[in-house]
Amino acid sequence: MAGQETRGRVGIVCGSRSDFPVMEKAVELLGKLEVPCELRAISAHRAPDLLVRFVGGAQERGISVFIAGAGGAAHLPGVVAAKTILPVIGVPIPTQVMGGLDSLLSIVQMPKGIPVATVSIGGAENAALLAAEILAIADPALRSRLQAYRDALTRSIEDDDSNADLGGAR
Ligand code: RP5
Repeated sequence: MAGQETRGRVGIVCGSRSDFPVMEKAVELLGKLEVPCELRAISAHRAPDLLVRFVGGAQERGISVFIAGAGGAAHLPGVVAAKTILPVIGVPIPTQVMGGLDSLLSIVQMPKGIPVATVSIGGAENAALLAAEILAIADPALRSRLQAYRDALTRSIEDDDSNADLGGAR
């Protein structure tokens, strides 16, 4: 049982607890998909050694994919990627000064050799889905749950459309 619980985990890390309101959306969605994860706040600038220890010990804790969120001069996802060959998904955190464009460019413009798969500004849900899709490659049960999630999404759009008041336009 313990083995099952620690298999295919997602390691979610962000630069500050102030990023939690964004990153918790990834935790929530992974929970719905029954994907175990952990959420940590470890600044790449203020606690670089702790971040390196966190990444170094991740595989032992069953982590297969990272989601890393940061705002401003957002080095954290790149630093995580520099210390692992596990996939890293970057989430640019919205900022007050530039609305998150600063975070987006800091994360998406990784120099060649060290990739970070970057989602939209504040796009923690898509980061969770992408992490789950990566894990689902080797997990048929998770693949089914993802397909069910996608089907429900499609149905909700179809329902909204058929219930829309089109003012006689049909
Ligand atoms: C970044 O600086 C964090 O990822 C956060 O988005 C931003 C502000 O951090 P706090 O000043 O709120 O701790 O490192």
